[in-house]
Amino acid sequence: MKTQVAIIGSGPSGLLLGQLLSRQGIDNIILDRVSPEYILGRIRAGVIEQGFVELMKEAGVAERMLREGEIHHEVEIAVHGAYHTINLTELTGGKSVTVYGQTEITHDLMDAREESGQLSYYEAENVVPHDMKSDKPYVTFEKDGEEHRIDCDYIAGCDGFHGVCRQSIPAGVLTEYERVYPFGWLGLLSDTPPVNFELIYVKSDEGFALCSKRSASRSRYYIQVPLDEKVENWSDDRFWEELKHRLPEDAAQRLVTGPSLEKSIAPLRSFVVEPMQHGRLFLLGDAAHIVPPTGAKGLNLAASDVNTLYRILTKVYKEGRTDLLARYSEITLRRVWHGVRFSWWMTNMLHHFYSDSIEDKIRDSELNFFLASDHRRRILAEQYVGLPYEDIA
Ligand code: RFL
Ligand code: PHB
Repeated sequence: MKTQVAIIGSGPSGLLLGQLLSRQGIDNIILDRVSPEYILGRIRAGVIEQGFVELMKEAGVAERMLREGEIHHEVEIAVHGAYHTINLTELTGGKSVTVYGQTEITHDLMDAREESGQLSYYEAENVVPHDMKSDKPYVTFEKDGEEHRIDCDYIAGCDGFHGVCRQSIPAGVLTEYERVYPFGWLGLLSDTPPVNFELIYVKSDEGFALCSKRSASRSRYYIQVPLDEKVENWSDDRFWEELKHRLPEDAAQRLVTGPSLEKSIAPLRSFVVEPMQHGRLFLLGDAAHIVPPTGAKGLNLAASDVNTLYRILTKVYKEGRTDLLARYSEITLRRVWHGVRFSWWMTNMLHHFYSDSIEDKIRDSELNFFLASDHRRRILAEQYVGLPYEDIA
């Protein structure tokens, strides 16, 4: 087979890149090692930046998001029982975030993919990128016991943190930066009305909690747990009990509990590789960087990587601007590092580090400092709604 761009990974990064390229007439094939049903079963992000919404519009896939997604102008931060409202829209000159599940975004993108008629292979085994330093890269994989080869111009590594693309880059090329936190997030999804219209980020003596949602009737809650905690130890009752314990009193009283639709633990880490490209292989999204979810940035950074590569490849094919290819990593990493820093900062300020050290007191003081005036809250708000995408000239 032959295509212009071989895309490895059918998560939001791979699907969105494929859709944007297809609309520019740039041919692409998507490969994933699991089934579409498996991908849609993963419950992940929920807070979408405006830049991402605009990109979904450009891709022609924002219709349901605009209809069903909730626009949020505020976010609450509750510290030891006291609420602090961050008025995102006032503080940022009119910006907001959209609450719309990653699962729904993936669904919309998969539907659009099917309509576009472009090829996708799911449950593809042994996917391997080859010869990315040459001008004739190719990808091999197996499907139903048969070997396949895709010759292409470029390879997009959209295959997440555990994917093959980053790992196929020879040793010594990449520098890895990593921090693992001593806790994870235990998340629970339920068909219960959310405790509050706005999201509430909670700092309590027992640790962090987050009240989020997917719609007016579906809630997503998280509580911080030690890294070695097992989900089997958490019955739904135990989860609700602990959550109530951490919420401000009025919210605890309002909380409607119910059976979990999904419950899982995600470890928290910050991770970045530099550079995000090797020859004709480009890394996007979780394949190149992971952030702790406290700033709601993971999926949004994936979208900004897609934006950069999409604009570069469009200029390459339409205007012959091959000079831009070498700049992908540099442009992308500038925004990635801002997201990594913001996510690290929010994580530090809001979590319990189980250490009772001077750092804990300093983290408390820092949070109180940044919540104390509009001028300081603006610093948080500007980053939460998302920094602008860089122009590619
Ligand atoms: P994905 O979604 O992991 O997709 C990668 C795809 O690649 C496939 N794959 C392979 N295919 C072929 N061959 C191989 N060898 C392969 N290896 C892997 C996989 O099957 C998969 O289908 O990466 P992508 O597209 O870069 O998307 C990244 C986002 O999923 C991630 O950043 C966000 O979910 C992070 N995140 C959040 N981000 C936000 O912006 N806002 C949020 O509110 C937010 N909340 C969250 C989150 C992540 C969480 N968890 C579980 C880590 C909340 C949580 C709890
Ligand atoms: C979510 O709804 O899953 C969510 C929202 C905000 C975050 C992280 C996760 O910061």
